[in-house]
Amino acid sequence: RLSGSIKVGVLDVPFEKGQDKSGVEIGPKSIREAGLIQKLIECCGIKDVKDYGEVKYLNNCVNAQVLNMKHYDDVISCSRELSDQVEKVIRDGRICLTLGGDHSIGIGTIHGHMKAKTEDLAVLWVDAHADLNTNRSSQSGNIHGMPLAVLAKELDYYWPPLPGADWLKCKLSLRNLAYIGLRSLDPYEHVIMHNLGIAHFDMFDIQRYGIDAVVSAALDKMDPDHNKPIHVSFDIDSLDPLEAPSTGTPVRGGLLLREGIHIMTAIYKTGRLGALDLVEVNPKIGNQSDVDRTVTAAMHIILAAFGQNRRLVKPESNDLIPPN
Ligand code: HAR
Ligand code: MN
Ligand code: MN
Ligand code: MN
Repeated sequence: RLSGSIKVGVLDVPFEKGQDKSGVEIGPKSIREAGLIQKLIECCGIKDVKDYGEVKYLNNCVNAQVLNMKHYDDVISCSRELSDQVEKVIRDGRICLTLGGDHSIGIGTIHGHMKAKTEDLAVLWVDAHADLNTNRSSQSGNIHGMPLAVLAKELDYYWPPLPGADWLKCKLSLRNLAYIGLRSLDPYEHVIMHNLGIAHFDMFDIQRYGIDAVVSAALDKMDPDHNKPIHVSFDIDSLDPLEAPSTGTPVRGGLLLREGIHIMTAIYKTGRLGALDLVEVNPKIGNQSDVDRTVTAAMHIILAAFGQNRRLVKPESNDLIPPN
């Protein structure tokens, strides 16, 4: 497969209301300004990149509230609009690259992907956190810790009625989900994960088996026949804070950038990537050097997913003649 034949659509979601810290809404701008679109063309050889711009939403359920869900009305309104936008990008025959924003945007991106293709999607969630809380298990009330529980078919029963969410029809089976990079879970999240048998690979697994074996195992678990479209939701806090310090909830002992790149290269090679989210880059956290390091890490992750080749290839014989 050549990445030249891939078509990409880029969407920005400057949304921060799924958590408490200001700055994550300018994540998309910082990644763009580091040359995203030009690099997709030059480093990945993609000929067709379409810019869909920013997702703008109207809060159309202003009075809606749910216990222990902060800014519920904004999150649900934004998710609805985002779901439609992602659906459109994918129906245009493109892989949808969504730049966040906090991780609550995973509700809209995965839902839109399911609407465009099939409910039977494989989802790889690369994160230090499981983002599997319901409003009752969450200790923070921040919805960026809840997107997978909102989407999960198997957890439908655990939610109170969600006002303004009648559009949220597609549901994800947790059998189609795999996690890589976990190291900070709330107690209930780990219980749910084990009770429902959700595939998860933590930092111990990565150290023990190596990242190559872990990605293969994750792909086997979430997509045993290797035929489903793949959605990757990449939280930049999956990387170690030494690699990506500018994020709202850093947890030490994380993935090396090298390992993140390896995950994405393996996904690219499947030829089945349908959508990628890159979330939780917060340029207001840390100094300029921290921000630059975080943004370049995000860039490497994205470019690997779209086929940037990092292998040393045998030089052409002409290249072997030293210059004068
Ligand atoms: N589990 C915690 C909560 O629900 C922390 C949430 C995670 N923060 C993120 N998402 N960046 O991965 O509040
Ligand atoms: Mn997350
Ligand atoms: Mn996280
Ligand atoms: Mn476990």
